[in-house]
Amino acid sequence: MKDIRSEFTALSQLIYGKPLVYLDNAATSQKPKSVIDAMRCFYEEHCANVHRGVHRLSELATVHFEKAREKVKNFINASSVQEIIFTKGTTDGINLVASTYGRQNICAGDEIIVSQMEHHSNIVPWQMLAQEKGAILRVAPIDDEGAFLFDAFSALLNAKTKIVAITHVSNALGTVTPLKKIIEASHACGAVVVVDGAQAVPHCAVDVTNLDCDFYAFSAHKMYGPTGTGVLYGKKKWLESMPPYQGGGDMIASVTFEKTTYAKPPAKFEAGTPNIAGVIGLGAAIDFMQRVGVQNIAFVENDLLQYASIAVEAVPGLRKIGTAKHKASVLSFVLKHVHPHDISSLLDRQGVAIRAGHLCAQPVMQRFQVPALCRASFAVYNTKEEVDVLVKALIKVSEVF
Ligand code: 7TS
Repeated sequence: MKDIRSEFTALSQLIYGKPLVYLDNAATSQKPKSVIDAMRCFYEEHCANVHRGVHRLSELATVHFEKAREKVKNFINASSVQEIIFTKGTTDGINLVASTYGRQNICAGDEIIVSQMEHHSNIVPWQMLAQEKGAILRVAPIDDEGAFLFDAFSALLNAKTKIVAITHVSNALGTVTPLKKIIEASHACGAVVVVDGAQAVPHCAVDVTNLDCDFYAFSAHKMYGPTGTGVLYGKKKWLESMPPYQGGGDMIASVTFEKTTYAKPPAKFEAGTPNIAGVIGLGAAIDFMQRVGVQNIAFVENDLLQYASIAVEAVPGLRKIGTAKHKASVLSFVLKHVHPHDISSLLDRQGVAIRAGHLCAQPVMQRFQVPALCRASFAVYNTKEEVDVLVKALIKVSEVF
């Protein structure tokens, strides 16, 4: 995978005179030249608004934009491009479902299940909805390794359960959830399943048809694409029956002051000028991932994760948080007597970028009784040599304290 690194200009820079070791990929990944070029090409050559112009540039912009939708549809194996809504990102996608499907279908006394390892963006929108409607939020627990407790989750399911909102991969623990089983069990009691796929799509093949999920949200910027762009997959039957999210241009069939009728999905959920360059960049990111091979990406990252999980055991006082059997790409830990923010500041001086803090998953911090975590997260361009640099730097930190 050495060749791949040369496609990422950002990786060859020095930080405080040291080669950058970028291990904060779960926050956002670096971008290959092909993604940046695709976006530059849009701005330099065919910049125009989509779906409205009858001139050449607008036609070209629309073709590229809609080609990206087709790429997304094939990438996640949706059955139609009508099921692919472009959003600002995962947060936006989940809020869309809570505000539309949620508002339409949740009543007082209904129950919504989330897991204990959700990112705030898959907790707060449901909490807001529950508060508005008088519904109840239930929490599916995890064990001391950070694994999803399927039986405890099943015990929460009942006739009042209307929505199950669940992550595919935890951003704080790296745990991969048994999604297919969760979806089957949820459907058996009549609940719809909203999947937070932000940390899964960059690392493994996702097939929404095989999963049979109702909604699946993810962000381009964690999968080598640009910021401010994402996707919400939704089953056609739900998208057709849901009310729109925002009102404005492009989402209507006709407008009079007396009555407005709406466009069909996906336009119904894409009011206003979209992030056209971002969507084109997302299409190029999918091309990049398919060129490298999603299976190859998963293989390289799993190998790195295993290597790193063993290597960090050499660091005195280090405790790994999140040791479930089935994991992807994330290694979280704490060091005895050292605050995670101090660790990441010291690592930064060695050129090593990791994330420290509550990782937008405060309930995970509460579950493991830690104020914050350090998190190293891997992408396909990372190497074992970089893991060695991380471990060496951590040993240095533990010696200083
Ligand atoms: N869900 C998960 C599992 C995430 O990891 C993130 C972002 C989001 C949702 C929100 O995605 P956004 O693109 O809408 O912001 N996670 C992180 C992280 O772990 N560090 O920085 C952002």
